[in-house]
Amino acid sequence: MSDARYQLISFKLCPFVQRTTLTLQEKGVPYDVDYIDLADKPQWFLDISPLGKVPVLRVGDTVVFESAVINEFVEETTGGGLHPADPLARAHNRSWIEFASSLLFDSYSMYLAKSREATFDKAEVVRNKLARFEEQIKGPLFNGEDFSLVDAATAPLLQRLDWYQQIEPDLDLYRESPKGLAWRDALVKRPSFAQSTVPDIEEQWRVYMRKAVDRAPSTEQAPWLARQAQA
Ligand SMILES: N[C@@H](CCC(=O)N[C@@H](CS)C(=O)NCC(=O)O)C(=O)O
Repeated sequence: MSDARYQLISFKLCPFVQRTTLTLQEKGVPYDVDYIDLADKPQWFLDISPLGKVPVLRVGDTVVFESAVINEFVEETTGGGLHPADPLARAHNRSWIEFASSLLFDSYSMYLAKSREATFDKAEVVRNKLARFEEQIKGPLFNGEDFSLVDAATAPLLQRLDWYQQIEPDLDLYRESPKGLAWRDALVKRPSFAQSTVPDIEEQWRVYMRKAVDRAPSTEQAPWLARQAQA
């Protein structure tokens, strides 16, 4: 296997990239980051990235893509420890990583909903899925005390839900998820977390999402715009 330094192709605000930077940080693996603009993807990126999505990890001449796959690779090449030893428990953890991915997409459609009503409809989906997670969280982290790949896969989602919840507190996203809330708190205070993104991620995320909603038609009542009007 190549012992080349890892090169991570990133978009600053991407939660899927953050899953990987969290894993690399937790493992203490050195890497370089190349930021690209997803609205204007460079040709060299399109040439190496079959899906045109970040994260992409370049290891020497080999390109690895999909956050869950990259994280498994990092886990395997650094002596393990972020997955349970038991195969069934490991499969169970991988199932919940998939679930977290689906929740990330649900949350994205909630942020981009075109009306307050649509936002609340999407929030219901998010809230229900958080409640499903609730039954699985051992606390304080997913598997108990030890950080795992499920934690890495879910932390960016929980952080962004928190930011959105501040824009529209009535959503009450964690209403049925007290363990989820405690899980989020335990995750965001880890040292790896601060190192996993640019320092002003929250502000950049707000600006980016506000612009994304602005571009969509019929957004008069969406929470982003309502708050903007009050500002
Ligand atoms: N399943 C992928 C999802 C990655 C993904 O959706 N990345 C977004 C940015 S957060 C992307 O690159 N989008 C570009 C596009 O779809 O054109 C993973 O887990 O890595």
